[in-house]
Amino acid sequence: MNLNGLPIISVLSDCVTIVQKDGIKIVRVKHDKAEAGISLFGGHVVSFKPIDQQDVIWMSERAIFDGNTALRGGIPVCWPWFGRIAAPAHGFARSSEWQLIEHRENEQGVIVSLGLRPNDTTLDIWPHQFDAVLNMEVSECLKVSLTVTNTDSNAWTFSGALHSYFNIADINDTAITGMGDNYLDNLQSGKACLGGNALNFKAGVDRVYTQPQECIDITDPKHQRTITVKNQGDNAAVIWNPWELAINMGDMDDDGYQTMVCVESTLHAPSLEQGKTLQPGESHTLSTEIGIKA
Ligand code: TA6
Repeated sequence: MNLNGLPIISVLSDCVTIVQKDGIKIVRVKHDKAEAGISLFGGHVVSFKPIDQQDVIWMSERAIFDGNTALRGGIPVCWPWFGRIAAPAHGFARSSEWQLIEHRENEQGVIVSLGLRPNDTTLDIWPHQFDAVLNMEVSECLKVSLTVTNTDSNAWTFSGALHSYFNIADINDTAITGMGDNYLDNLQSGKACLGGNALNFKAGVDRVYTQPQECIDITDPKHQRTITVKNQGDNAAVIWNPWELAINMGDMDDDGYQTMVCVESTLHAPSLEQGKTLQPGESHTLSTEIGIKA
């Protein structure tokens, strides 16, 4: 997504500017190593582009920047749950307003930190006290870390994901490796399946890979590159492409599925009760590190 030309709200440093896209404020990062955009709505990365590369992150041409609707594309922050095990789907973090806590820069890159605390809306949906911090390290690689802390006097249980959408030239030529053999197939009601440790696409895919390797590769021959994805604090890698179901999505072109694939750093749980439990004062970090292999 090209953030150049958007109205500037404030200049925070040589590398960091706040720009406005419709109803949303975006932290725009411009550094010698890379450029990026991080929406305060959702704490959502909307672009990442190392210098001399194509966009690494895919944003829908029809994403809605009204400040209410979760953004289609980028890196949605799904928390305090993943999927449709409660409403709203994928939790409230992706449709909440995050605060800019800090930005720092040096010759290696730029770090931007955002925070989210409970408010009336979050407490109505999920009655727990928490502190959530998103750290984005923009350099030749992009590292996104979500650290959640239980600030309540009782334990609570959560799941979640960093639901990254990647920009690829053509889904028909794209291969993914490193996600492991075992998966739960959401297109077959979560059936446990065994596949090869290499995935090519000929139809829609919605799978929860339960034994991913340390590094997942997305090979994109037409862009002459491999995107590498290293996840930590996860228990699964979700891979998703909607294929023809894109027709039913109001915020995605019918053929939008051809140039995107999601590889998600996921803490998967089949229900709200079966996620990861944090006692008062405990924290957990879920992260994804995205790079390019030529
Ligand atoms: O991560 C895959 C998935 O859970 C799919 O089942 C699909 O529905 C997708 O996320 C997008 O969800 P959304 O709520 O953003 O439409």
